Amino acid sequence: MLSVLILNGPNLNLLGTRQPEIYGHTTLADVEAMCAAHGQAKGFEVTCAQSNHEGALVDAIHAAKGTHDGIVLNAGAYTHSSIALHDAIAGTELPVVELHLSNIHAREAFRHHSFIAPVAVGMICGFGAAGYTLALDALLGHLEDTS
Ligand code: CA2
Repeated sequence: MLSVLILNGPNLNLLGTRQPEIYGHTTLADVEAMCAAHGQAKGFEVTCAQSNHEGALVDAIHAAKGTHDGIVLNAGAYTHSSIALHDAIAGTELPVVELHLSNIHAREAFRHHSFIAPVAVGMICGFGAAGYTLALDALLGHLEDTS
């Protein structure tokens, strides 16, 4: 059975509690339950993790190698700053789908650049919490195409 890691970065533990006009009303627990249900319905394993710490996210990406077949990654603000996350993805060579709740290209200029994008299979952004299941389907399609 294919196994996917859903990895969320800094401040995403606050989802659904503040700034609902940007990030919606869905909580991180809701997102994780939605992803688990999606995996169950489609026959793949889903594991969820969140950290506010860059190094812990690097560790989670390293640990995913050999444990999971791919990652759906919302790196939060580290998307726009972290060469360490870029290098971790490049180093593990695991397929990563980059995910953002908001359309980062319709927001401030500092959110337009992603250090994840060059090492990701692709990116989904702007569809709110529904983006997680879209990203899962995109990753599953990629894994099926490349296996
Ligand atoms: O749109 C996304 O998913 C982001 O990755 C979210 C990050 C932001 O820095 C990226 O540019 C785009 C911020 C996550 C913060 O999430 C919060 C949720 C609720 C309340 C406060 C923060």
